[in-house]
Amino acid sequence: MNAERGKTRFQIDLRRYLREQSIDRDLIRLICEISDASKYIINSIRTGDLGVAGTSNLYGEKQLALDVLSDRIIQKRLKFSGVVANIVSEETPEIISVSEPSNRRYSVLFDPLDGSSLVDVNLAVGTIVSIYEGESVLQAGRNQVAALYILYGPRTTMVLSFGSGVHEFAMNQLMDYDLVTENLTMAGPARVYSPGGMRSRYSSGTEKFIQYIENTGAKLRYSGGFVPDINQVLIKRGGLFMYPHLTDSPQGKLRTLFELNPMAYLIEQAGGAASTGRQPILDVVPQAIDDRAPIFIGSKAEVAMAEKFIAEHG
Ligand code: AFP
Repeated sequence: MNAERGKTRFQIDLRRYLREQSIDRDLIRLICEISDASKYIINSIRTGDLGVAGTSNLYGEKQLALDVLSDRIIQKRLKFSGVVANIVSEETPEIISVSEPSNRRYSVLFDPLDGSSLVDVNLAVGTIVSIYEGESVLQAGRNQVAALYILYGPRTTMVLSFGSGVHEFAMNQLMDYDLVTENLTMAGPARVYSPGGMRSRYSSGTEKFIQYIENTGAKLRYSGGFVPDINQVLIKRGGLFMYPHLTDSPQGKLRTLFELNPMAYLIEQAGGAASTGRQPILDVVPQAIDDRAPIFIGSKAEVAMAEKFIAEHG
């Protein structure tokens, strides 16, 4: 079914859609548990404490109360699913082995509330999830069996892939997700670009690339939230997000396991590309759960141009 954006043949909810695709019933269970968790996260965003939690995350960064609460909500649902072996959260500094009765089918890595520091200025934030078969959590992103993000904006939407294209769902008034668009594809040139990081710290190759993309007429769109910024690139069917290597941080800022791998999986499934500037993100074999990497992600032509400038100028 090729639902046009915003219209569907008839309202097909997430669970029914997944059953139609005849994917593994344990994976359906897992994805539906994550969608249920988002209902509680939305409530905590709207009414929760915006203050600090007084603790630090995997990267030693100060946690907000919302980070900790969102993390607990998702972990509880993953454990309840009965199909999860290991859990790794950006907000929890160790690998959690699920001891409850579980058939230990999948390992799940996630950022429970990416961009949480934007909530107090009322900008959009999101949940990012990466799913692998089995118990290993240090697999190349190419091994993912599914990935999704949930965007808490004016509307709450879920963008999901399980290896057969990328599909968008919107939360309805009953807080269930209905299919909005099937098979989102990155067809056109970059219409928008999102340049992360301090420009004064760009390498020569990145600086030449950003000058190139500015000259294409693409519009600068940068919210400081990875999920809404990537969503704009995808829904506009063309664009480029970058958080490059910087002179004072050669690995950039964004986290390989929790942010880059799931988004790279989704964008490649939609016909786009995602690179560190020197190799596809999905081919990077992570060495540790707190790995970071530079990223250029979006329309294939623009990602290829970024790689060209970096190959020639560093
Ligand atoms: P927080 O989760 O600490 O708010 O950071 C959000 C983020 O990891 C990602 O969502 C953004 O793309 C990126 O940081 C923005 O970083 P800058 O604030 O350096 O632009």
